[in-house]
Amino acid sequence: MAKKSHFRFCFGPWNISEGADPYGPTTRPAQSFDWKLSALKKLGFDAMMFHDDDAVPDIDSKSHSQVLKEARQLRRRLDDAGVVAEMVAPRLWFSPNTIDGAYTSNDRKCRQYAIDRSLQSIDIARELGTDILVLWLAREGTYLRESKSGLRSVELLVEAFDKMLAHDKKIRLAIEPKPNEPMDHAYVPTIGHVLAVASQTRDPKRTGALIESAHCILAGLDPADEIDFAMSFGKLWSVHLNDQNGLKYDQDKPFGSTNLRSAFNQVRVLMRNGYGRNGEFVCFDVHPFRTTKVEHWLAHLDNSRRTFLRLVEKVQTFDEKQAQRLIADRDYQALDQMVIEHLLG
Ligand code: GLO
Ligand code: MG
Repeated sequence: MAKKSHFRFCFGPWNISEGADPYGPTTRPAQSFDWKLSALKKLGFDAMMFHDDDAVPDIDSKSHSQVLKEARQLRRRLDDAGVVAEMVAPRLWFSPNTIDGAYTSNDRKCRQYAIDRSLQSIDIARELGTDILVLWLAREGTYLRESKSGLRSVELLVEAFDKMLAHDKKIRLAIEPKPNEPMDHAYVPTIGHVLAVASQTRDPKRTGALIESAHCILAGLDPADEIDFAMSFGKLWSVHLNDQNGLKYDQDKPFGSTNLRSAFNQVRVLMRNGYGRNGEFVCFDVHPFRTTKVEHWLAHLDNSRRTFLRLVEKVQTFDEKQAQRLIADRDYQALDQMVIEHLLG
């Protein structure tokens, strides 16, 4: 284990998932929220991420005041457990109102539903004591190009973000780009797109990014480069570290499971750029394999953190001076082998 690490760790209730996939049912029985919270405590994680309906189940059937009451009750449970809420995210991909997208739906009433639900999520975030609203724009895109206007969709996204920024002067929007799945093509597929859209909002300073490793890989990009890019603008407010084996369905594998060198480079840039110094958490958006037995149910979370901390050590012991000498000599062949042997050693 790393001797010194300032990092604090986090996951969401959905990361203790039951194993259903499009071809088969669950393979593990659903567990209660309390069970998941005590699992998080037992593993020694520091924070939990929340969809709005993780925080308040059956949210659409409840009045606004009831929702806030339940959010306050949750806050007390978290305080008692010594766990912090890292963020709240409106789950805008389950409801019949978000079949054709949320903020970019072609139906005005559905767009309004999405905005109302987002503003309510901001109120929940306030109750839970976090200033981060995560926006994974799951269905903001198209199955077929002709069904929506891309230009109009960007306008609608900016309008929606502006309403959120106006609703609460403290809230920060952390947009989580992903290029596809569930859509064929998403309107905000990369960090570059996030920052471009952020620049059009009424408060670009409060509009930033969350990077998920697998989403970068699905976009054919390098997660460490995406992290560097976001951090060079001071815009990386959360990460969902995980892994992904090439261009296929979204796998959410344990961090480092497919490409250890890529994981090393992600940890290296996070450390080099001081990630965590402003209170950012390291979150793992990972799922157990479908084959996982109940008694091994938390291993993917513990393993992701173990790998992360081992890689912190690898970054700390990497011979940066020797790397600089090899770079100065343009001996990238030797630099390549040096990285490989360091990781093997
Ligand atoms: C799916 C996303 C999803 C989000 C989560 C938070 O691909 O990674 O898990 O991170 O819903 O909004
Ligand atoms: Mg994610």
